[in-house]
Amino acid sequence: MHFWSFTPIALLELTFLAVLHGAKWTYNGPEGEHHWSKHYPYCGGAFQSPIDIQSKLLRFDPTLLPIEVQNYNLSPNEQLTLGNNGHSVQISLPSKMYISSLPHRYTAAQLHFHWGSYGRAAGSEHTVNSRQYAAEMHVVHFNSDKYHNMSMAVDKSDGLAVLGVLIEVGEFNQAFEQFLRFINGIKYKDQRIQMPGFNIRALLPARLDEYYRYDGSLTTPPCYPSVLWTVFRNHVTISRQQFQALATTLYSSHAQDSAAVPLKGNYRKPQLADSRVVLVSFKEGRGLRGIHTVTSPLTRRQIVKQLLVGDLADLADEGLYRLLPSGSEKLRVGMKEDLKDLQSENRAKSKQQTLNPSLRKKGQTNRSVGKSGLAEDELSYVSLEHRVFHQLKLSHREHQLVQALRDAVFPELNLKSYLDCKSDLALPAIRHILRGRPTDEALELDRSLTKALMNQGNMSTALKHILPMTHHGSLSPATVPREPQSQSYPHPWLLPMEWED
Ligand code: 3TV
Ligand code: ZN
Repeated sequence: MHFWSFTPIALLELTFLAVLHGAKWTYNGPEGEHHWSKHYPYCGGAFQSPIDIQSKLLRFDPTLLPIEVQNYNLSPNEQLTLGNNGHSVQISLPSKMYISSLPHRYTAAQLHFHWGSYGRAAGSEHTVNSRQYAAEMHVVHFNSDKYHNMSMAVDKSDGLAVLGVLIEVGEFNQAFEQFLRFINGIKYKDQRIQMPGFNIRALLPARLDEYYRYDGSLTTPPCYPSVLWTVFRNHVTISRQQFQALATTLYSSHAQDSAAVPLKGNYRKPQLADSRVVLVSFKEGRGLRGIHTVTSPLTRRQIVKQLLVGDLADLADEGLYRLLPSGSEKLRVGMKEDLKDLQSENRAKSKQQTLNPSLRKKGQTNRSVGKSGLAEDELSYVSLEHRVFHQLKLSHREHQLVQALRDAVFPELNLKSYLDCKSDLALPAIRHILRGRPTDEALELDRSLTKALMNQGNMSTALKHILPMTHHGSLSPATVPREPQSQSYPHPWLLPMEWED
């Protein structure tokens, strides 16, 4: 059965049962990653990790702050638990360690590794332009502002923040030696030992200000899409001997099992990025010329609104109600009245418009369907798209616009978010739309866009107080709109898309 056939409650129940009964999973064979979703349905769902961090997915975001970590320098007097859970080697971390530079406090829980095998030093989970590193370290943190512990946070969309460190074979690494020297004591599954604390910061690359950021998931079952991923741009190195120790010492089988199964190649393959973008905190160097700058949500809203009021007003003039899905009686009846209300509402609002009002299309009436107060859930947006497309094609008037909408807007977002101005329309998509407009108008909008972009840095801090936040408390970087979160309903954005046909 397909992932989307389940309700969110059923997904959680299935996952709960699988976790409770300890449904076995491995990286190869009949319980390998292609079979994970049988017991762990989220593994077949959206927002999965790891991903291949490709240049084409990158957007520079000047608002991304350097990562700041607190109390990472542990004293040798503090005991840490080093364990083999059959899937990885893990160090449990004290709750005084946390990330302080995210909108919530994310408290450290554990760190662990993924690696290749003795003959194949290629076992990182994240890849960069298809390059796989020898290994990868994950420092797992949970949102302690909102959740009491890791278990409460693990299935919440704003629950976890993981720092990913890419590891290459090269120079010897003294910090890694601090725990590698103990791994002979945890050769088999479920073995654990106590070891002295050390400086966990020394496991991270020197620069914490350069990183990739995206919304993703646990890379292991149950694959909850609950992780705010930070993958550092710069890798660290360990020596060949150190890599060998990691790759050859451990087993995923119990000490008493007749056949010892080596613990190696414990990485998941890259997952589809789908509509996601990867934000980057840095702009210069290593082939990053031409990288797009993410537009602030306000800028995007303003631009989308500008486009929207013109295009949809023209549509409505031609009888937008005819384009709506059948069964939307309330809409049909209410449309004219609503539009009248909106006209007067928008007339008042247009005085406050920040973008150049002359950008409105000629003959437009100033209205926004998303603000119409109509029961949006009753709409079938896929059907609406088809009807819009069909109707405009018939009218022979807006062919380029329709093409632009189809090519740039619909795939990247969906009509619902476009109409509601909730979208985080990427700059290229906006420019694409501009191409379908009369030259003078496009130029003018482009100028406003550039101006707005130049002010973006100043705007963003103030905006954080007034604009809706994503579940991660940051201004939404992804193109997929997300709903407000609640603790009791872990993944509302995984709901089947009610507004589709
Ligand atoms: F939280 C985790 C991760 F983020 C855990 S523990 C919770 C699982 C029920 C884990 F085992 C992981 F592997 C990861 S990971 O996504 O960082 N690999
Ligand atoms: Zn991991």
